[in-house]
Amino acid sequence: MRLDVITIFPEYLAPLRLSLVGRAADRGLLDIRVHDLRAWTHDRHHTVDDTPYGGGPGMVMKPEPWGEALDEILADTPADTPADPDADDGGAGSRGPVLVVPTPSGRPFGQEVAAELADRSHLIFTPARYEGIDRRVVEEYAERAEVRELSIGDYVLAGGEAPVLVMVEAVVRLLPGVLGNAESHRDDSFAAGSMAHLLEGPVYTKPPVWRGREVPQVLLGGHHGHIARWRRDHALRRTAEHRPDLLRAAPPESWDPGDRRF
Ligand code: 6GU
Repeated sequence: MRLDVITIFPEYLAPLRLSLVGRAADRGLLDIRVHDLRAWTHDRHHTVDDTPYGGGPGMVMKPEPWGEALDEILADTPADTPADPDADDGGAGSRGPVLVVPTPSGRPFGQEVAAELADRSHLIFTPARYEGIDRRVVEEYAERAEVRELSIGDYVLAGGEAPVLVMVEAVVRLLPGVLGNAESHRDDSFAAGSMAHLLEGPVYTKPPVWRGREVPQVLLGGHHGHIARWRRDHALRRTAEHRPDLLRAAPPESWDPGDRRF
């Protein structure tokens, strides 16, 4: 997967070199390119913002540097990967670059969107500062690429760089070969499947007693059926306490006959 990020704070994206994402890049599973938007300015002060038409507080990012940056990066998008006969895309194969525009006024970014993005071969992120980017940029590139305006939650951040770190990590851990064990995201909170509407319950490791606190006996017993039941009960209890909205939204087929109501 190719990832481009265009930002006025390239250093903010340094964590992409670390940990899971950095390791995936080192292993050749990812080609990450972070670009300084100011490289596409032409004035002495490398100006990227100006006052908003119509008045109001703050500044708006000028369209020209974004336009030049995106033209250059879109001209250099990798050739599409061959069509995957098992892909859920009618055999069309991968479908060109996706322009991801982080904004608090975007659609919600969640596990399902992460999985959709993980299925594509080229993502271009355009994190903005100030009051956002001149609207004409999204209009222009919506005609040439798939544009997704996405928000990571109902709060306002100073810029889109932290959301890019969040979205990239959520997407990259879904790529084949990135996690050690192919099973390791099957039971994730929010993953599709029987646990889709449940938060993950508590986990334990050695020692069996720590400061007088014991690991629940069932987890030490090796009875896989009992362990699965215990885990699901605790996931249900935790979801009822922290996210009752998820339980209310659960479709009937996601309920197990053994499920208790918490
Ligand atoms: Cl994507 N950007 C900003 N600036 N604030 C946010 C956000 C994005 N998502 C939630 N808050």
